Amino acid sequence: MTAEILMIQPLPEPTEAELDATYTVHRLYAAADAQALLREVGPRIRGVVTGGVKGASRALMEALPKLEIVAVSGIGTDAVDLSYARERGIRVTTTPGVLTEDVADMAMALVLATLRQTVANDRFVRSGQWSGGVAPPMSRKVSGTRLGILGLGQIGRAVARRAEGFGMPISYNNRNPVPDVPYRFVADALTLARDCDVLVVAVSGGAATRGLVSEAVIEALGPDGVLVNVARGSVVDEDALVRALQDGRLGGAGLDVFADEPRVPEALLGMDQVVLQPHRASATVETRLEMGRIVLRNLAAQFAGEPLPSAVV
Ligand code: 8YV
Repeated sequence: MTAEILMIQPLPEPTEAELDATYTVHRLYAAADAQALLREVGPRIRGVVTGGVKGASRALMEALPKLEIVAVSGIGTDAVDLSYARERGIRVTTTPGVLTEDVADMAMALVLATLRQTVANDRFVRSGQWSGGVAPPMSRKVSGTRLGILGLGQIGRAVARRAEGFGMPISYNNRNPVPDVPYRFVADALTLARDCDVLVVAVSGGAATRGLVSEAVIEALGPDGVLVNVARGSVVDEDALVRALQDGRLGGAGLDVFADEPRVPEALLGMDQVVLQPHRASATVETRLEMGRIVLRNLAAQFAGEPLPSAVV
């Protein structure tokens, strides 16, 4: 009998095809009545496949008494109830390493797009203003602009490597100073924001970082400052961010993540100093396929009773 799997969100087509060929797959995201599907197949489900944002709540896991593994296609576990999983002996796996470079690329894309106003300029050309004789606005210089990185983990370091190439002086805040990096350590988020022009948020989501980019931190970045977030919406006080952008107390923002995705605060939609992405940092064809392969390897190992390639629980 093949193991029964519950998918919380779609994965790339080749990954889904492989899942279908190997397991009996139920798709919660496509069910007309999710509760009815859970009642029907919940008692037989041995594996959940999910993403970093959707995760797996306690309520979901409670509906799956035979659950052995939650395989996350992503690195964030902030939406998985890890303590409940531990309590129940449910294994949790992620896809570490493979998305680092892509997320760092997106962070740099947002740094460049906000400072050089590439997206607003694109709208300017398309609207016919340039050909109509309107003078295009000026943007801001990248080299020499001070970059602050909040969280110098794998992704933070990959952002720093890129920013070095752009001639940006780099400082960072992290739980602890990172040995062997040529960047300046700053003791807390507030001081970091005071000391930089562009703040890139690259910490993990979850209780420990909720609201870390507070109203005071945003205020400290100031009217010429830019906030770039490729981590989790929960790290930033989103209401304070919107107010600061509206009042001109913050210069601009490049956002790939939001507090309540896919909802984006209405007020941001009309702001030219803001560049918005629909949580796409790891969404390249190559990386998403690699993430899918890691999900498949973890499931296969679990059901074969072998050690899991990338378990966090
Ligand atoms: C994905 C992510 O967009 O890795 C994460 O935690 O947020 C992203 O890589 C997410 O997992 C959706 O699949």
